[in-house]
Amino acid sequence: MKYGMIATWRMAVEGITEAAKDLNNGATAGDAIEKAIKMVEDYPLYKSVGYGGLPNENCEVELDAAYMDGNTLSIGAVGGIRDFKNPISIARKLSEERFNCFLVGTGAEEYAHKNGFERVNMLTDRAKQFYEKRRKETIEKGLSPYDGHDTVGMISLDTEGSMVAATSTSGLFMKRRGRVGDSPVSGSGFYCDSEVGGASATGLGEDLMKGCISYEIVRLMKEGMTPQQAADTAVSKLHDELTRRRGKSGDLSVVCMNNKGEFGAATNIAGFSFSVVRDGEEPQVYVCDKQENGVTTYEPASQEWLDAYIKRINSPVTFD
Ligand code: SD4
Repeated sequence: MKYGMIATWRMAVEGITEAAKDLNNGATAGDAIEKAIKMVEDYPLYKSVGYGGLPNENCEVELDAAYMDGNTLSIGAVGGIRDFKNPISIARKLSEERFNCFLVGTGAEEYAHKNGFERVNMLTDRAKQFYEKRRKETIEKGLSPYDGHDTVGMISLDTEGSMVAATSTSGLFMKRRGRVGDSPVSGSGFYCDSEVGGASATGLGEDLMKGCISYEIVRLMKEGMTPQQAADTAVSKLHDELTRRRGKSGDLSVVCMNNKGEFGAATNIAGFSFSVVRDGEEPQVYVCDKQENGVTTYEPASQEWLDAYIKRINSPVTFD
């Protein structure tokens, strides 16, 4: 396998499709992943990442992102950053810093401003409508404000064998101001080592962090497991531990790829989708079933599923 990319959710497929063309022309894993994630961040209808991301309980969009170079193990990350267009690019820039490479809040914003990153109001009218709708439902029906949210997490492998992992998210919808999830936290939302492979997670950050799940997957691959075995083992162990000790586990979904381009995915929820592209293969979206007896099964998304997805993300926000 010469190159490959894997990412959480269907929303990443356009980005990895474009970035794979660059990988095919010799682009680095870092340039490819930044391009692919920027495409997700910039698309206003993806309501969990970048522009159009869903706000916190004060109706402010606070974004988390991270970038990890699997050759040098350099990490850059931002937490709770407001009003900057591409958090992934800021995280990548921070990965060049020896010190102060993980910045949050106003410190992250000052850094981004000083380094010439573009300031943009990231709250869209549509995201505001979702906020109003959810606030109403939460008050009237007692729903959890946190249900239903996606993060983009990605791994890329280039023709030189270099690997990068990256994430970008608006975190949990209606989160507390200042809340930072797993996505910018090394070992939890992402981890990458070009000598082994990379992993990334999506789901309930508070629970994903309890198992440092991305690091665990890379560690298991290093011990000799296939990516699929490593993903399934890490998810089932954490799910079982949390259930045993706390009575329940939040959503845990992961993707991973090793440095041969072999990939794996695992989840404890039904309907987790992920996107993969590898050289010589067409980009593909897969949809998973909930893991059973420690095994996750998935199959290529049907045309019907893909059409329903497009319809859903384009449909107007309605209030009952
Ligand atoms: C977080 N893991 O901030 C993110 C949210 C997410 O699917 O991925 N939801 O906790």
